Amino acid sequence: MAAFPEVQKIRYEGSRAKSPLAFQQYNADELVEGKAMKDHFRFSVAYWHTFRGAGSDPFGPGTMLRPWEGPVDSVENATNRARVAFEFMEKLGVPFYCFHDRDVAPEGAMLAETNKNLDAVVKVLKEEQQRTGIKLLWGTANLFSNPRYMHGAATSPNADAFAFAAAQVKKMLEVTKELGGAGYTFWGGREGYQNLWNTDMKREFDHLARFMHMAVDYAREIGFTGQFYFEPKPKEPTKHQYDFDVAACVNFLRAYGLDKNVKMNIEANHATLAGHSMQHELEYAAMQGFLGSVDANYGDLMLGWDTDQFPTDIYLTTQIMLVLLKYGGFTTGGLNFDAKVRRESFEPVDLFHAHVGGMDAFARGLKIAAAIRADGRLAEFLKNRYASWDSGVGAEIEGGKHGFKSLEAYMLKKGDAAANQSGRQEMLENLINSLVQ
Ligand code: XUL
Ligand code: CO
Repeated sequence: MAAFPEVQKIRYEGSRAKSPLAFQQYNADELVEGKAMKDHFRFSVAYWHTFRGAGSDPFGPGTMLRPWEGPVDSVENATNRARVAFEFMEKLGVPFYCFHDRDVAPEGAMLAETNKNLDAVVKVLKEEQQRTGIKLLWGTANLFSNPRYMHGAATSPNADAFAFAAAQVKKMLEVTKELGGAGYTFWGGREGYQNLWNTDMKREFDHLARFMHMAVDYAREIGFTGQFYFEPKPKEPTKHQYDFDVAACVNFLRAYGLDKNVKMNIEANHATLAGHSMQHELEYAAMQGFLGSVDANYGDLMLGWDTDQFPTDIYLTTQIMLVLLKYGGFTTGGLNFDAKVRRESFEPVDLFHAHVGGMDAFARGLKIAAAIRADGRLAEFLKNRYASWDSGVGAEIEGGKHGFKSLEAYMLKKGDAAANQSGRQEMLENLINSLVQ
């Protein structure tokens, strides 16, 4: 029996569409800058939010109406849920999904039983992937929910917690390979500390690096060729997350020799929690050669925690798409909707409204970004702003022809620096506004 009988396959009906369950902007095969929209975005549904999010918050239990969920979290229930997930994704028309090991199958009493449960559900996921053509964007392991990870997983003071996590990631690498996953994401969850009195930070960082090296080595051993990603996530749940932002993660990867194997998975809400814009985080990762994948969502700036909302802000999607276009777009990565419907949006159809809105917002952002690039005035302004570096002393400095002594001589002769030019921030903001349509 269909879980969403009232929903047909979502179609593109154009901007005059009246149905709330139609795409107004996302037209999968439409070309933008010579590439189909679906290939620009590589949209993915996040299993943990969309199929496991119950809507609980610190003040109350879950509210979600999910008629397909049985009373107990059995393997049978999990396989049934997996089929529902594929019905949803097929109707939505997304090419990818992502999941954690514990999202898809219940934990058993011991590791062996847990792995057996996972295998049973993975069999169904594989069947459904083959039936629908929907693929796995990346897999990951939940190394944060079980109380054994209260002090972290790879950074736990308890070596057995590290060992258990290693076994979990080993299994998930095998599963990700089995399902043809394009990547694997490290999102530690609790890798950080609350208090330095009880924490040997250096030792914990060393352990985290050793853990990631083990994963890379094992992937090589079993022939998993997908891309590894590291996801920054500041503040929650520990006070000092080691994966605070892109810059901290890139420094870690380089310091421990992981930079050849691991790129970044960057999430909008995590960017703002770190005190950055998403545009900054993406640009920083891309300029360093670490742009991998995107967890698409946004956070309510008035709340200040990870609200994981569906991205409907056109400026945000425009900025994301501008960076992606600038750096040539995704290779293995994609836009994974790491977002959840609000606790008050408890009906199954709300899952469709949320994803349709997110996909449309990105389609609109893409078109605006392409229009900004075609217009050319922004790029022209930027080029001119740095014109002093294109010839004369600027070009000589960039070309390595100067040191402090020669620059002092240059300035002593010239007397003072050339006049500055306006940054024209307001004019540029107006320019962008004139193209946001
Ligand atoms: C949690 C988060 C995760 C990761 C995957 O805040 O963002 O969903 O994206 O483990
Ligand atoms: Co995420």
